[in-house]
Amino acid sequence: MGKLKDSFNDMPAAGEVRPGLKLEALKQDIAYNLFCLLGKSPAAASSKDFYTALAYLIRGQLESRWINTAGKYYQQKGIKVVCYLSAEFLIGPQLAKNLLYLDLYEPVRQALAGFGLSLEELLELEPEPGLGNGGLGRLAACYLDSLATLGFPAIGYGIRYEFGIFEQQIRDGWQIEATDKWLQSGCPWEFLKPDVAYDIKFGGHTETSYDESGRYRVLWVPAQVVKGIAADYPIAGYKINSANTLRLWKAEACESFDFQAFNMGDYYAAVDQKVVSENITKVLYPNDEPWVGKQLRLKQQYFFVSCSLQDMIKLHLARSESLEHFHECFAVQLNDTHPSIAIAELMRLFVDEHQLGWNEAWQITQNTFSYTNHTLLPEALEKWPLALLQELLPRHLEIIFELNQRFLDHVRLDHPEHEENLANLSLIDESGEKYVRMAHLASLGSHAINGVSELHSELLKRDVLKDFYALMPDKFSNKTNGVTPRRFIRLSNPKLAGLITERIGEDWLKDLSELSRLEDAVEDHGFREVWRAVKRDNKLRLATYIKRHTDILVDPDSLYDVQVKRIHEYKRQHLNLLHIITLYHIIRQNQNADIAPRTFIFAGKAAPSYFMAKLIIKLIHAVADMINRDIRVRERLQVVFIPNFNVKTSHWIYPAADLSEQISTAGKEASGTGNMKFSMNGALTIGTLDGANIEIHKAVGSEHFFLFGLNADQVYETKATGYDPRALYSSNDLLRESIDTIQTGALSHGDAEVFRPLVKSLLDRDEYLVLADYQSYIACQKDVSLVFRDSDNWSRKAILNTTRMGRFSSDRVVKEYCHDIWNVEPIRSESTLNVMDLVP
Ligand code: 26W
Repeated sequence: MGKLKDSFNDMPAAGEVRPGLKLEALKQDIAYNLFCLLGKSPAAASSKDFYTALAYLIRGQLESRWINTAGKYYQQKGIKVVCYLSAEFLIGPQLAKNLLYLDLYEPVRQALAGFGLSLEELLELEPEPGLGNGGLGRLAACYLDSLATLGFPAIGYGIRYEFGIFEQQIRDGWQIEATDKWLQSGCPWEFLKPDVAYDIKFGGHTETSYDESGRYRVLWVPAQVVKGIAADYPIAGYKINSANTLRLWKAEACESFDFQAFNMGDYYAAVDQKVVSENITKVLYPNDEPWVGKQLRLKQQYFFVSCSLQDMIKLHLARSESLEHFHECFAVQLNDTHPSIAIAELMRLFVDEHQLGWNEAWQITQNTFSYTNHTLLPEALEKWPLALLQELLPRHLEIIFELNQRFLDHVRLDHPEHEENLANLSLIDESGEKYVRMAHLASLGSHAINGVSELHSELLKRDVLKDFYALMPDKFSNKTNGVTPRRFIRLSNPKLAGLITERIGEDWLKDLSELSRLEDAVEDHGFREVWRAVKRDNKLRLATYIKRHTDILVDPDSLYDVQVKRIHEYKRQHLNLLHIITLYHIIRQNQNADIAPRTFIFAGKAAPSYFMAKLIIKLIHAVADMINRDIRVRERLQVVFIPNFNVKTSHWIYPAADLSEQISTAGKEASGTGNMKFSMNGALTIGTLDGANIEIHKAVGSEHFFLFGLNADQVYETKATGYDPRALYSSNDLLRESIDTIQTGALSHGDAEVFRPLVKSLLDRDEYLVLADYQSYIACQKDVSLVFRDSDNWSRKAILNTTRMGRFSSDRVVKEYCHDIWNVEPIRSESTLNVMDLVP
C-alpha cells in the first residue's frame, strides 16, 4: 500500500497535465509507450504503432480528471446523475478531440514532427467506433460532449458492439457491406472492467408464492443467464477538468467453456454457451427507420437495459441512498423506444428483487424516466409480438399486462371522457398476433415526452401520440436538436474556427450564441475575402479526398451541392437526381444555357435490407457515369458519391459545402442535424419546411435560405385529396424527360429493367411527393445558381448563416433537458478530490 500511496500522491491535480509534458517529455513518453506497450523502437515502429503509443499516452492524461469526476459521483451526497440510455452512440474518432480538450494538439504535432511524422496522417489511422446508424446515435454523442463540457454528471449507457455499422464499399455502383472490424487491434480508449459485471436472465418461466409476511412474490426462473461486463470510455469536457463516462456493455458466457461436454467429446457444446452469449453484443443492427422485430434485437435491448439499471441501483446503494429516493439521484433518458423495456425492468428490480410495493415502485419509475421520440414513420415504431416477449421475457410481459390493466382502469375511472380511446391508449395492439406498443410503454412510464424539433413535437401531439397527449398533455414538450460546435466547427474546420476566434475571441466554443457578435464582420470586405479563401481551402481539401477515394477530379471553383445522410425515400435523394438529370438535358439542348458549374456530392449508407435505398445508390452512380463521361456537360456538371459516410468522413465534407440539401418531404424528417452542421460551416440551405429546417430558416432569415415545396399541412392535404403523380409526369415536359431517362435504360446500358421499381413507385404512388415538389425545387435551384454567381454576396449570406446558428448548439438543448426534464445541476468543479480517498 505504501508504494501505491506514493505513486498516487504524485498524480497531477485534476486537469493539470503531467509536469514537464513538454516537447521532449512528450517524445520520451511516446517512445516509452512504443517500447513497453508494443515492444518497438521508434525506428522500427509503423505509423499505426505511433498512433497506438500516442493514444495510450493521451488516455493516461485523461485518467486523472476522469477518476476525479467519478469520485465525486460516489462522494457527494444527493448528486443527481443523468443516465442516457441509447442503443447507439456514434462518438466518432477520439484522438484529435482529446488532444484539443487537453490542449495538447500543438505540442503533440511538434513531438511527432520530431519523429518525422504528421499528426494528420496518424489521425487518419484511427478506426472509428461505428456504434450507430445515423442521426439518433450521433445526437447521443453530441449530448455526452455537452454534458461533460457543461460539467453535468452523466453516464452514457449502451452496447459494445463487436462489429459496428458496416463499411460501405461500392462495386459497379452497388453498395456492398463489409464487416466493420473496429476492434481488430483493440481500442485505446476502452477500459474493460470485468469486475463490473451483472447476470442477465432470458426465457424460462415465473413462479408465484406468498412470503412469510403474506406478500405476493414472483420468482423468475430463467432458461438462460448471460453475463454483462462493462467497457468504459472517458468522455472529456472541453476546457473543463472533468470527464464523464460512456459505459458500454459486453455479453459473455457465465461459463465460457463447458469441460464436461468437452470430456464427452462434444466440442461444440463445450463452447456453445460462449457463442450464444457473446452473440448478443456481436453486431449493430444496420437499419434505421424500417424496424425489424428480430429476437436478437430484443435480447440486445433488454441486455444493456438490465445491466445499466442494475449498475445504477448498485451505485445508489453504495452511496447508502435508499431506493425510494432513486428518482432524485438518477434521471434516465430513453433515446427513442429502443431502451424502453427499461420501464418494465425497473419495476421488476424494485418489486421482485428489492421488495418495494407496486405503487411506490411505479411512482419512482415514472419520476425516473423520460422519453425522446425521433421518428414519426409508422414503419419505424417498435412493437414486439406478445409471443416473443412471453418466450424471452415472461416476467416483463406479466408486468406490462399489470401496468396496462391498472392504466386502463385509471382512465375508465378518472378520465371517463377518454373511454372511447382505450384501445388506442392500450399498451397492447390487439390486431393480428398482438403486440406491445413500445412508444406507449415509454410514454406511460415516463414523466416527460419530447420530440426533436418544433414541427415534430407538434406532429407527435397531433398524430402518433395524440391520445396520450389528450390524456397527459403536461408531459409533452419540445427539445429541438443541437450539435457540438467543438467537433463540427473547431475540429473539422480549424481555419474557420481560427478566423472566428481572431475576430471575437474563443468563448463561442463554450457559448455559441457568441457567434452573433460576428454579424458586423459581414460588412467587412476583407473579412469576406478571408472567409471565401477558407471555404475554398476546405473545398480543395475535399477535392483531394474525393480524388483519393473515387478517382474523380472535381473543380473547387464549382458550386459544391452536397447531400449526405442515410439513404431513405423520405430524404429524397432521388429528387436531387431529377434536378441533375434536368440540368443535363437543359445543357444538352442548349450549350449556352446559363448554368453555374456545379459538383453534386452524395454520401450515405442504405440499410442492407432496404432495396429501394440501394437502388437509389445505384442510380446516383449511373447518373454520375453518364454525366462525368459526357464532355459536353462535364465542364459544368459533375456527380460524385463518396463511399462509407461516417463521422470521420463528415469532417471533410461539412466545411467544404456551398449548398446543403435538406429536401425531405415535409413532416417526415423529425429534425435533421446535418442541416445544422452545414449552416454552422457557412453553407446555404436549400430545403423544405420540415424538421429543424423551419427553425434554421427562421434563425438565418428567409432571404438567406432557399425554401421550396409543400409544407406539412399541404403534404397532408395533397395526399388526403387524392394525389396523381402520373398526371404531373405527363404534364411537365422536363420532368417526363428526366424520368424517361431513368426508365428507358439510358443510364443503364439500355437495360430498362434495373430502375423500373423506382420509376414505378414514383408514377404509381410517389409516397413522398417527389413529383409534387419537383417544379418548385427546380425553380429554387435556378435561384441558387443566380445567387452563387455573385460570390461576394454569397459569402455575405454564408457568414450570416454561421453567425445566426448559435441556438443549434447541443449545449443549448442539453441545458434545456437539464432544467426542464432531468432537473440536474452541474458539479462544482473547483473541489478537487484526492483520488486516494477512493481506494476502498
Ligand atoms: C428499429 C430501427 C430504428 C433504428 C433507428 C428505427 C429508428 C431509428 C432512429 C430513430 C432513426 C434516427 O436516427 N432518427 C433520426 O434522429 C435524429 C436525431 O433526433 C433526427 O435528427 C432525424 O431527423 C431522425 O431521422
